[in-house]
Amino acid sequence: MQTIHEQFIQTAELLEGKPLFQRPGKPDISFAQMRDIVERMAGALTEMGVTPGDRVAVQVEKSPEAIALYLAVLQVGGIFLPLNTAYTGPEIDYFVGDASPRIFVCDPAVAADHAHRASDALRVETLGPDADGTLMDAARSATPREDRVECGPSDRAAILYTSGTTGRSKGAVLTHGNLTSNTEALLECWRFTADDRLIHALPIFHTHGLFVAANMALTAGATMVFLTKFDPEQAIDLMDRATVLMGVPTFYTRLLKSDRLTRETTANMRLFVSGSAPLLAEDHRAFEERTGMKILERYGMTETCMIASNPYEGDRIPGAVGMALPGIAIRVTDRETGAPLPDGQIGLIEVKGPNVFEGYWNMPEKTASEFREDGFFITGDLGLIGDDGYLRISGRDKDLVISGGYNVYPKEVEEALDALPGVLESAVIGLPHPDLGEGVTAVVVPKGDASLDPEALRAALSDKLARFKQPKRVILADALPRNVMGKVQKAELRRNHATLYAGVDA
Ligand code: MLC
Ligand code: AMP
Repeated sequence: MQTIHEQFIQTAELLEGKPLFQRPGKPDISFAQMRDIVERMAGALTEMGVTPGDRVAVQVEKSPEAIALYLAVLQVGGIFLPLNTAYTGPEIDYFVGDASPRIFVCDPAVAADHAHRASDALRVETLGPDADGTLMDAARSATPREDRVECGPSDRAAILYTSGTTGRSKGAVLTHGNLTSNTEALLECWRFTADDRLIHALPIFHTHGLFVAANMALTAGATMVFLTKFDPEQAIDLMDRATVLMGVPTFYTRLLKSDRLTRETTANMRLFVSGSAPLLAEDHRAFEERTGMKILERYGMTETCMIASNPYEGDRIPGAVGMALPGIAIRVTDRETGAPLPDGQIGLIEVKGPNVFEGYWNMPEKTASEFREDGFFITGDLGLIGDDGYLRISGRDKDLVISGGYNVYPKEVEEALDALPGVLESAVIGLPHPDLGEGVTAVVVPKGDASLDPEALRAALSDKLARFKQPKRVILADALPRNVMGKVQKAELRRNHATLYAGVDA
């Protein structure tokens, strides 16, 4: 097995001057230039005392240098720990406390907010979007490191935090084998090569933007048109020089709103991929009508990287996520008994293969409870395998909202709301949202005769929870519907408020 870093170095040796990154208004960065930045960063990390197994936590704006830092961490045998830039101070406190990284890297603009974290055990460094910051300074003056720490398939490469159903985030530990095997499977399935030019408009702190999109381009030798944010008009402008777009369903909903999305403007593109949340079948069909191309929908998870994909050649079915990727096994089991179900029946989707993570950081019991004895991981998604062999996701067994491709665990938001003065209890649900797929919504019951203001409740969460987790709307109620066991009936709440966001524009 070759790690992603080794594959990148091999590709960079072959392609040298070819652009790896292209950015509007900024100079290109070639594979050779990127290799130099990576090796300098690896030198700087080594001088800073990073040794194999050390965590390097990173909360920075999207930039080529942030990708270089990722590769450099892999090179020195460290564990890369990317964090959503939307996370607030209290959220970062938790991640840093849980993962005890050796280095925390933040944006220079917020360095003062994180200075207090520095100690003998933890260095605080900065990395800005314009190749600025203390880490870049150190990299520029460091001796480039050309050797690498040898890593095998079971060595740890990254920790990605994913919110937990108990309100505590869980750090999914991914190995080099997970990343390499998944990237190789995707390159093959999607016929991705050095001839591709990928529009990369996803954030790079999650699986989709980093372990799918970036890993594929870095190893295949493709060029990334690297955008800090998704703007549908800009994406359409770039399509005549690009071949592939990877996005969350909101990208496609927004593209479809533009009259400029046509056969002509997409003529140079060969592949549109959607994932991280369900793509509306109507968007799938509308996209084909407008462009003559079928979006390729695939299914994945932080803990498992990519699991299933519609075929590159063959039918891409709206509402289906396709077949297991090579080397991966999928089964559907009974929710109560765990027994495998025949095709056509809805149950829990379970997965096994080289893509499946090692476990949750420091949470052996949680890890054990999500794996079967025979090694299958329980995704928490519900679905069925049809007669045609395609997997269809029908719902979730886990209490989870996916807003614009970001996961929000209701429990975490409920705990924050319940701690506010005047709140008796709350229930957080996802309601159909025309732009984000699901809109995070809170139903709040006041304590006694406390008078609560929905907007004030939203404002009170602003420095506690990342923006995407904050409820788009707060509904006040006298009580929450409960069943005889006392369990809050979220399905009833979702039915009662199903049209709350109807007609809401992006
Ligand atoms: C931004 N906002 C969101 C939001 N994104 N609110 C809820 N949900 C989201 N996803 C907030 C902003 O803070 C802002 O708040 C307001 O909404 C409007 O922002 P915007 O300008 O419209 O947002 P934009 O920057 O355009 O972002 C929308 C988006 C983005 C959909 C493009 O969220 C995005 O890139 N999502 C991709 C997430 C992703 O990569 N997921 C992959 C996870 S990996 P205000 O109030 O301050 O204005 C995974 C595994 C797998 O799931 O299978 O891939
Ligand atoms: P995350 O934990 O952020 O990696 O999110 C993973 C979850 O996103 C999965 O468990 C699914 O619920 C959901 N997901 C990913 N891709 C799809 C898809 N194509 N269709 C439906 N849900 C998806």
